[in-house]
Amino acid sequence: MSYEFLSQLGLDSVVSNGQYASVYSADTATAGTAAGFEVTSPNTGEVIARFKDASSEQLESVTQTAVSAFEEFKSLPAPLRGELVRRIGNLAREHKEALAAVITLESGKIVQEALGEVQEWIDVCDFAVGLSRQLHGLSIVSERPGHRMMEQWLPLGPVAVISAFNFPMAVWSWNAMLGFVCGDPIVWKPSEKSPLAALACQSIVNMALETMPEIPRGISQVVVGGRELGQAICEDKRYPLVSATGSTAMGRKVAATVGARLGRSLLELGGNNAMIVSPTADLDLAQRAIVFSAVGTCGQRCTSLRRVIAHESIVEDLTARLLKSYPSLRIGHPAEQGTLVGPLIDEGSFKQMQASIEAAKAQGGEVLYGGDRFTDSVPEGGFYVRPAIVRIAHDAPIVHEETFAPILYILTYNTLEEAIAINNEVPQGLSSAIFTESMREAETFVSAVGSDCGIANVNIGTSGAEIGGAFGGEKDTGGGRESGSDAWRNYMRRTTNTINYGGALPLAQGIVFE
Ligand code: UN1
Repeated sequence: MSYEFLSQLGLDSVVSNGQYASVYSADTATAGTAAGFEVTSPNTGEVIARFKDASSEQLESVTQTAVSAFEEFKSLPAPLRGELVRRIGNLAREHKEALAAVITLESGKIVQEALGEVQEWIDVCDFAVGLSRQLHGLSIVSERPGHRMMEQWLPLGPVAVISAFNFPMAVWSWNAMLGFVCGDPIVWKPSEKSPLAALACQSIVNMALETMPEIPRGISQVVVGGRELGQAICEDKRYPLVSATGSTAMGRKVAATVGARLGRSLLELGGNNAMIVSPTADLDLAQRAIVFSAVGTCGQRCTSLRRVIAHESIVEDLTARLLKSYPSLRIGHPAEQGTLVGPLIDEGSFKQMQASIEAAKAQGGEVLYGGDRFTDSVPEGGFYVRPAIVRIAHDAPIVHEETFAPILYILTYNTLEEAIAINNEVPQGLSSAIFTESMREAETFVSAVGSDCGIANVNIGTSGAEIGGAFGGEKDTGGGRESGSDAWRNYMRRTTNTINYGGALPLAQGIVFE
């Protein structure tokens, strides 16, 4: 199958014998020898690409390349590394439509959201370029005469990035663009459901590297494969940091494996995000925010809204509004103009959605809308669904699980304390929101006694975070923070330096040793 946007991104040359490269970098595009797999488009169920898993020998050579690239890369001035990222950002701008088309084809995102994802990458480039001149440490006073202390942030080493299908470019870009300015080579293992997106990103990096011969070419590599490949990366001491995005179950394995060798992991795992809608809320705004957060990306964002916690006095009104807007959402092929809800990623995901709906019913839930397969003028091979609205008790066990599909649970509350307790009672802790016109409620929600999530919003939805803030969450979400704010520190090592510029050798804590 050939697509114009794939040739625009240089991916034609990355295919040999009908198979895409298992290892792709500025210098290599090789297919593996191990077992193979097919990538299907969720839009139609058609096979769009064939890959072979990277072999352990290939991974070894990738790791060695990253290690030697680090030796050179770490000594370059950070603003020069920033210049590379600036060029990557400009190329992503130039090829924005083609990159978005890859996301739509492979991950089933509607065009607007796919463009938005590429924009996240572009934005994080701009952010990282600025950072490349601001990787600053502290200067600290010393207790000893003639001494000074300071703190520096230095490049860490090769960073492994393991990413999921639902943000097949943005999540890598948060890690890689910051990693690059921090002086770290990146080895990326994308989801087996979205390896084409990774090859497209690598092509863009290659184009930028082409214009800067002073940058070592081994700083960016993609390795394609499954669980064993991920496991081998996690076990390898030469990756001081593994940044992984995906399910909580996957994150536990990564944390245990990387932790056993005392490496660091940066985890961005499942969410079970809630929105409290207070009696004072602007229901027009709340309704719009709920619809975007709950059905955007067909409910397959880690920040997707899964639980609405509505006050008893407005729950009927709010539910009626949602029941009115849900049927008008255009479900269809994500490349078609006007589509708002594309397909689920695959049949497995559809089955999980069905199982969760059955569990919800068995646990006393009432399906008020949707939840079934949608087959009206959509390609047969895709798993299109009508987003579900389910009224259920807040403590039904299924409500405490993350189902990666558009199921919205409607829960009720009476007092704000109760609503906050419901927000916090699930194991996950990624994103949360409150809709209220009351300053007291809003401030309580974002305070120490409020939401326990990494993201707590007021009068906006749970999804669609900007790159400028630190992104991530607590508890089963894994505790990592990526993207904006001071997340760059994850990609560097801190050194504390005490400098004696006096002529004596006083010891700290007043110790006399003579
Ligand atoms: C994810 O689903 O893994 O806040 C990331 C958002 C996006 C990122 C989601 N900016 O919804």
